[in-house]
Amino acid sequence: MAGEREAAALAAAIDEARLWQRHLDMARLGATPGGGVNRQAFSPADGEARRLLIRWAQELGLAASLDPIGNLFIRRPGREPQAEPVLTGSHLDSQPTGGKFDGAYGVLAGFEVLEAMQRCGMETRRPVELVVWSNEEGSRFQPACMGSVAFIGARPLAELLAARDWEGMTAGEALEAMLATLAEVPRRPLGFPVAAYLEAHIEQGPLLEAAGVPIGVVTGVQGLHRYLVEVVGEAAHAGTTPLRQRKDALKAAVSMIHALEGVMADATDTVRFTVGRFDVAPGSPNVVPSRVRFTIDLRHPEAEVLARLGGQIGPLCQAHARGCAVTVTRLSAVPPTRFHPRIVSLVRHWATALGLPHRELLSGAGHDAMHLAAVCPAGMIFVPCAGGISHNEAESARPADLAAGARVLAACLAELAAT
Ligand code: HGY
Ligand code: MN
Ligand code: MN
Repeated sequence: MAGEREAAALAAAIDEARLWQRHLDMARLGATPGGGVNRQAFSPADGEARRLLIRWAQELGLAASLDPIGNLFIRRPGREPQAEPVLTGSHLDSQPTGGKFDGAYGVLAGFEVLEAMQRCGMETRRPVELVVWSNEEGSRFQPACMGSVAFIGARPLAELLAARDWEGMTAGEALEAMLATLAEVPRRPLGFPVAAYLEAHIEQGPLLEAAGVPIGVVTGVQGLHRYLVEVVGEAAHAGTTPLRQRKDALKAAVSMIHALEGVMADATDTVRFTVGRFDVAPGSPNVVPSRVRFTIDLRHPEAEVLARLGGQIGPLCQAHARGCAVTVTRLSAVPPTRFHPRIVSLVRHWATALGLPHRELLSGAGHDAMHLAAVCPAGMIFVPCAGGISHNEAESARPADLAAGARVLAACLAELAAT
């Protein structure tokens, strides 16, 4: 069994410079002029990022495989090949103007642990698998966390792959094009039993940096709902149509959002209400807008608050329809998640044992770990990012913090793979 000594030795084998260089190499794929990355789900850049990871894995003698929704697995065998594996990982897809570390850190920290295990010749009882989840961001195709949602069987694969992006392409079509570039990678069925799941990620918030600590012991994730609102009015001539005869989809949508802002405001600034996408058609200066589609991202730590506020969205939008037809679709609803006490304690134990200052926190951002928590003991390790900035090309993190998180990850995985 990987005792404390072996786990600590593995943590010591984490190489800060190697881990940092892999981030720089990975960030070249989908690099944007603003210093970030644009590797949207199932895009060519997403495929290139997977190919790079597969090449690195093959250089280490580790096998790669892909499941039907494109989740990528890098497997390190254990003494007992039939034992349920320990899983770690995150995502390589990004926001359109994403940062170098959101998702990539969890994948590269997990890879660094596998590399350290290989170089140390560590023998584990269980296999350890690194996973790259498909479409975590849910920016191009809804819902977010599509890969882990499919993996746990929470939604039918066919339903997920039928999702269309803003240009009308289905996730299935985009996935097929990406998988064609990875044709030689062995395929595996969707879903399998997992002994435990642990994901490393940047905090994407300001708390760790403000507290001056390198490690976040993540207790859970706040709940989140995603909605699409479609407002259909009537195109009309901007010069000849009297205002009172118009079915102006844009003005109706603006009135809806203004009313929603009033409902969502709370004195403690805990509710997270975001309209991130707002499409107007036909988008001509002298045509009264006939159709508007906008998204709502609503989050809160308490399920009943989330349900109450979410329940008001439909009626409020209808009340401000101004003669337009309104459709409100709830695209996803993930309840608040509490991570498994055994995993939370393990992260706290190893941060302490490795002499790394740490604090507990709830994740404001969503992660695949929310879904894995429904099928196995799961948890997360956070590291700081500068100013808490994320989903922004300026996202940045310090090499020493990335390595500290990878050390805690290594020790936890060694212990989980030994039990
Ligand atoms: O939206 C989120 O919370 C995650 O960063 N994709
Ligand atoms: Mn992420
Ligand atoms: Mn993200």
